[in-house]
Order: sequence, then C-alpha cells, then structure tokens
Amino acid sequence: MDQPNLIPLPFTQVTITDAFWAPRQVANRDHGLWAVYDQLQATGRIAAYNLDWQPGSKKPKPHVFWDSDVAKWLEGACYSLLSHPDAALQEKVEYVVDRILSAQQPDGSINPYFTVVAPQDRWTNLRDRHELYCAGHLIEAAIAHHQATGDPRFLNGIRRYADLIDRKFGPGEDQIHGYPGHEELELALVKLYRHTGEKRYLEKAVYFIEERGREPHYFDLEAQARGEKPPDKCPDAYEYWQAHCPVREQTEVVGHAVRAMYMYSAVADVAAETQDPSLMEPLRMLWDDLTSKKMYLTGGIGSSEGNEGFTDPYDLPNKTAYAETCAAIGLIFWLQRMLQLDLRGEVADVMERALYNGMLSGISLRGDRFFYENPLASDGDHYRQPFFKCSCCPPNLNRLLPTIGSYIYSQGPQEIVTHLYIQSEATFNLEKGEVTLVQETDYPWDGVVCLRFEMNAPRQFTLKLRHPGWCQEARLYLNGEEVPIQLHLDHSYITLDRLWASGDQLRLQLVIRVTRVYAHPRVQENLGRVALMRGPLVYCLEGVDHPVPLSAIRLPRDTGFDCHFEPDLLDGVITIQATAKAVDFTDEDQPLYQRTPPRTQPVKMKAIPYYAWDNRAPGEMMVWIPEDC
Ligand code: FUB
Ligand code: ZN
Repeated sequence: MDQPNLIPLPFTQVTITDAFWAPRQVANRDHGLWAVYDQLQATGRIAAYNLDWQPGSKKPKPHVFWDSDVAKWLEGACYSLLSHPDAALQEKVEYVVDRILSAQQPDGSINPYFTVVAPQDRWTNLRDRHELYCAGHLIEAAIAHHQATGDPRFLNGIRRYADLIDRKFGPGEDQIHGYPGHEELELALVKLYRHTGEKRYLEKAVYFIEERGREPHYFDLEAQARGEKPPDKCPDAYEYWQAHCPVREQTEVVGHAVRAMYMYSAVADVAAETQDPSLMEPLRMLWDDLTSKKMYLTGGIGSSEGNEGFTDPYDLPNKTAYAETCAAIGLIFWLQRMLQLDLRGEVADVMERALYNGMLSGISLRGDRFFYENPLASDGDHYRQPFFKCSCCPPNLNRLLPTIGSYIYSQGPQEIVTHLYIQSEATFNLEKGEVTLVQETDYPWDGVVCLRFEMNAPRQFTLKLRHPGWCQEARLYLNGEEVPIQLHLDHSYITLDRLWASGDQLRLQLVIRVTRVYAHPRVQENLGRVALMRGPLVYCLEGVDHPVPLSAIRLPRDTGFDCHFEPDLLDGVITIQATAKAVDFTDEDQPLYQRTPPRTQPVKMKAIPYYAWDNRAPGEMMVWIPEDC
C-alpha cells in the first residue's frame, strides 16, 4: 500500500440536488420502499418472525434466506430516514425491528427457518443454508438502524447474535472451522467492528476470509458429517462458492457472481484495516480478469443463469445474459472499496458504468418494479416485476439508492477526491478544518461541472478530480484560468495541491460525444455489431420507437448522430437519433435463397439510455446493433 487509505465521504455529508439521482432517491422513498414492504408482508417474510409456522400449517414456510430480504429493506429504510425523516416509514421500521427481536432465541440467534423449520440442521450446512449470510444482513441492518435512530436496542440484540457466531466459529477445538457458503457476513463484521470498535469482529472477518478454500475443504467435512458425498471434481466444484483455493491464490473471477462480489468487498475491507498488501494482489488480478473478459458493457456481471455467475472468458450472450441486479450492486460495493486503497480512474469508470447502467436498469423509473436479470437484448418477453420468489434484488436496490451520495467523494486527511459528477453539496472534515464543496452540473446529460469551495479560512489540501475514461476532450479552469490537465494527471485523476480559499471555483468541461463501441471479436454475438454510448450511459433501441422489427435495423458505419433532450420522454432523457437502414422483411414473394442481398430502406433510428428501457409499452430491446460497413 503506497498511500494512506482514503475513506468514502458518507452520504450523510452529501446532499444530492440534481435532476437525475435525486428523483430516483425520491422514487425509492415514496414508492420503492413501500412496494417492497408490502411484498415482505404479503409473502409472509415479516410474519415469519412470529415463529408460528408448523409442519402442515397453511402459513408460508419460512425460507432459508428470507431474513436477508427483510434486513436489506430495513437497512434501506434506515438510510432513507437518515437523509429524509418520515414518521410513517419510521413506524414501519420500528415494527419490523420489534418483530425481528421478538424472534430472538435465548442463545442470541435470530433465524425463523432454523428456529421453526429445521432446528436440528442449524450450522450443519454452511455451504447451502445461508444462516451466516442472513446474519450478515441483519448486522448491516442493525448498524443502519442505530445510525438512523441512535437507539441501540436492535444493535444490542444483533450483537448478541454476532457474539454467538464469534464464539461458535474459529480455530479452537470446540469451534466450527467453517465459513459462509454465501459471503456477506465477512463485510458485515468489518462494518460492525468499525461501528463498535470491537476488534474481535474484525478478527472473525479475517478468520472467515483466511479459512476459505483451505484444505481439507470445510464443505467436504460438513457434507461427510451429514452423511453426504462431497461434490465430484473437487476442488473446482467449489468455484461456485469461491472456495476452490485460498483467497490469496485466486486470480480468476469464478462462480456465483454476487457471492464473489461480496467476498472481494470484504477482502478489500480487511486489506484496508490490516494494511496487508498480499490481499490487494489477488484483488488486482481479479479486477483484470473481470474487466478484460467477463463483464458486460453495462457493468452487468455473471452471464449464466446456471450458476448465477461467471463462465468462460468472453462468454457474454445478450438475450440470455443473467447479469443479476445484485451482482452489479456487489460490483459497485467492491469497486468503491478498491478506490479507497488504490485510486485509479479506470476503477471509478467501471463503478460509474455499473451505477448508471447495470444497476439502474434493475428498477423502474417509478421505483416499484424490478429486474432480476438484466439482458442486453430482448424479444419483448422480459418485464420488470413487483417482486420475485427469490427476491434479493428489490431490497438491495432499496438500500443502495439512498446511499448514492457516498460514491461521489472520498477524503483523506488533507485530500478531497471526486469520483463522480453529480450535482450536490458536500461537507468534508479535513485535518485542517471543514470544507464545503458545491458541485453544479447537469451530468450525465451535459459534461460541464462547476465546483465551488466554501470554508471559513484558506486551507491547504489536495483536490483530485476524476478524468473519466470515456472522455477524450476535457478542459479545466480554476478561477477563470485554464489548468493544463495533462500536467496534473495521476492515474486519471487531475490533482491540484494548493492553498484553497472560500469562493475558489473550478469549471471542468468534459466533452460528451456519442461513441461507437465494439466488443472483443471473441464475444461471438457482438461480432459485426456496435453499441452506442454517450458519456457513462450505454444506449439501446426499443421496439416501441421503431416501425420495423429491431432485427431488421443496420446502422451504417459512417452515419452521424443527432442528440435531443426529450423532457417528456422517460422522465427526461437525451435520445440518440440517426438514419439507419431497415432490411425489407415485407416481401413475402422473395425466394428462400437468392443471389442478391435483401433490399433495404432508410429508417429513423432512436436510441434511449439502457437504464430506462421497459418503462413504456412492452417490446423488443437491443444494445448491440448490427453495423453496415
Ligand atoms: O442466495 C441468496 C441470493 O439469492 C443470491 O445472492 C442471489 O444470487 C440469489 O440466488
Ligand atoms: Zn438479487
């Protein structure tokens, strides 16, 4: 580690005032959180804490990971309350907390499935049964509740559960030498350590990370103890759980995508806390593998439904893309942590890409319908739903959206780093005093960003502004004087170390153009196709905007583009328009095979931002457009 760690500026110190993210936070607050709450009630997830299910009962049977859905909703509701008090939501939060605490067992555990459905199976199948995963989400929820309310009762209750896990797991003879089948608890324990100052929580996170993938494989041992045969083809079979080898030996992203992202996030957390560079090395290799071979243009990851995760390099099909919303969220979690340890613009570029595309497509503009899978092409049979049987994604969106503010900036003792351009007002407590930064911009539609400092006395600090990788042409002015960007670039961050004074102004002009993007030729489906990007946004075509089937459209390579801001379309978006060609499908008399290529005619093509698709009439969608050379 060649620099002191940065920390993200918490969203509680950032007020977003823009026309892009602020409305999404309002939609989450007014619709999303309520819609998910109703579903948690309707499906029995909250009633499960009554512990009144019995074999043969008509009540819904608690599922192994229902707690995680409730906990993520609770966490999101608490974050929302932190920036926007709301008595009605607060009442629901307290009600849910009461229900959860009422289900706590004398030993501290909270888990309706293991209390009423299968008490005899507790801790016997860490690989598949999710109790440690659920515990992690409960810990995160309890910390958020404590932050939002100052009331320690939920946190204290959950700490009893964390303490039980702490006693139960570890290297001791009377302890279980296992680790979670679905990672999550590890990052939650680091959070709990940071929140309480109790070092043993961090040590337990370290234990789980170090133990993972060691031989003999714990998952083999527990399978044998259950009287089952361990999976064939070990250790590769354990790639699904990222348990095929110790974390330090992992160089390729494998297995279940959400699990992988949560694990890498925890490894980055532990690396930050322990300053152990040997944990950063694998993370850098995993980043390279992911971003050079296994990530969709949208920042969606995990292309296969079979393992909800990764397959071979360049296996990135469009229509069948799994690209789970939670996986994009996990990627955002991980990359935010990487940025604190190793500030590189390309990492922030991908984090931004996932935020604006792969994650945001997961939720409707109104905030109450969700995608689980985020394909890059559709025949018109893929729609957002109010909820799912396996409903991890909706409450994950509920908890990410209120915290967008904490992805914009980092701070060091004497350093302010701007990763994202989002209109906002932020307060930093630097070593030498408080600094307010007011950011004004119409990003992502426009690339002009004005930054103004306010402080009660001049202060010396370093300001770093990300030079986005998508931008080929940028200019920067400090108090009206141009700053030669190239002389100040450090890993794609424009770095200015000076004595700043109140009223100092910066104007960053990022030229945003429509860009044609081509995939690596080994991504078979995209050969001969092009995608359109404008700034951080990936664009797509929707059937509803076109008079011909999308499969008929060919985009000539030399066609120019017009961009129009359409205030009444999809809550206000810039569309990309062009004259393309449409293959004539209508001539039924054409022979099946002929020597001349099919006739084409001009067609007006209109692309919209990918995140906004499926918010109008259901229909086809396509990101990668056949190109006509
Ligand atoms: O297993 C819990 C969650 O459900 C995972 O993170 C998702 O991929 C879904 O399988
Ligand atoms: Zn999910």
